[in-house]
Amino acid sequence: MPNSKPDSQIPRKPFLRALGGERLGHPPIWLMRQAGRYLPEYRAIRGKVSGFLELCYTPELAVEVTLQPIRRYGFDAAILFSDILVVPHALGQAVRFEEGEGPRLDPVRDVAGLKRLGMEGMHDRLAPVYETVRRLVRELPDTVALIGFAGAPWTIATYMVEGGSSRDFALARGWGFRDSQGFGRLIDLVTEATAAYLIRQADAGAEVLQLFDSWAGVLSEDEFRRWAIAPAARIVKAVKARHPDVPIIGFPRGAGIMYEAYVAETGVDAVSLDSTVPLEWAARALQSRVTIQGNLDPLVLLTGGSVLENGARRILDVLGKGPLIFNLGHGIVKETPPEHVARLIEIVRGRS
Ligand code: 1CP
Repeated sequence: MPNSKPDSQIPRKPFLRALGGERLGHPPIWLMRQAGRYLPEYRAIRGKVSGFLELCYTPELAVEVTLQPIRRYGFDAAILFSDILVVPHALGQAVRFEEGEGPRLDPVRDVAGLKRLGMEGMHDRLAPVYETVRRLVRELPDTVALIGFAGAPWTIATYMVEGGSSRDFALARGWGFRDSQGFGRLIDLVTEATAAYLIRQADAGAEVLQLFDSWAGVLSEDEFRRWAIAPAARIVKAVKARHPDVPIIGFPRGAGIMYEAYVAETGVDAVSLDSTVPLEWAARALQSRVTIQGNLDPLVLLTGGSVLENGARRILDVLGKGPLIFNLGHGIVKETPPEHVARLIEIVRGRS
């Protein structure tokens, strides 16, 4: 008789078990930016659309590129194909991706600029993303978990204020120092929008959510508490109120010892570590509280060979004693040979 097992006997997906705090025989694995330009099949699809946002907003194509790394490698989780900058776009800001130059936004630098943005119509603009999630739920193999995601408010605000990528984040940080109330209103808007966006992704079937704070590492302690920890805590609280069983992974990249306060104060279920975090410290200070995700250096994966073998094994040795999701410390580099990814999966799954 199919489906006669009570729910409690159906084996849960390894990725969800690790997030629930279990230590598995070998840790589940996925890689940040696992869909992307290092894969020839991604480049083929990317070549068919004129703009990157068009790819994010076309469910058929977004589903296809999400599934490409799952088919090729059998990762334990798929991450929705989209970008963190769909949120400012949905709030009414002009966002473009220029070939080889990264994102360009019409910058918002004061409260007057902020008044032109808002949440009305936001979910209509994001509807294709929710549709992509619904289709992925139907198409993914039943051992593979689906991750939804958003940028954290500080990281999103850097792009909104700077108008693109930045080296020093002087405009965003400067606004925070000069007029913390005004900048706080921008952070509040993005916080509220992000919580609503993540709730809709979970409504559509995302089983896990990740919050990417890629530029958290440039903040001083006071700024980190105000612009990284506090907004993440509000988002976790709002999402948990609607979806108490959807685990949330926080990624305050570059936070250093502030990872400890982030874990203690935001309520995340797991924390994604960048490659600078010392493994023994993470095992002691963080892994007793939450599941760890990470943290192989993307350049080690690019290098391959014994550098890759040793780097991966050290993470397995030190962090494999507790709940672990194997991942990189940041997104995969586009020059990475696809065979190195295949080899990494063999190492992590214990095949020599
Ligand atoms: O034309 C292309 O192919 C553009 C390359 C690309 C891709 C593949 C961009 C532009 N975004 C993405 C997809 C993407 N972005 C995903 C889903 C794919 C997956 O992980 O498999 C995710 C989760 C993101 C998240 C994202 N976008 C972050 C946070 C994670 C991180 O890497 O720090 C950030 C900061 C962005 C902004 C962004 N998107 C794209 C670019 C070139 C940038 C700027 C990066 C920078 O400022 O350095």
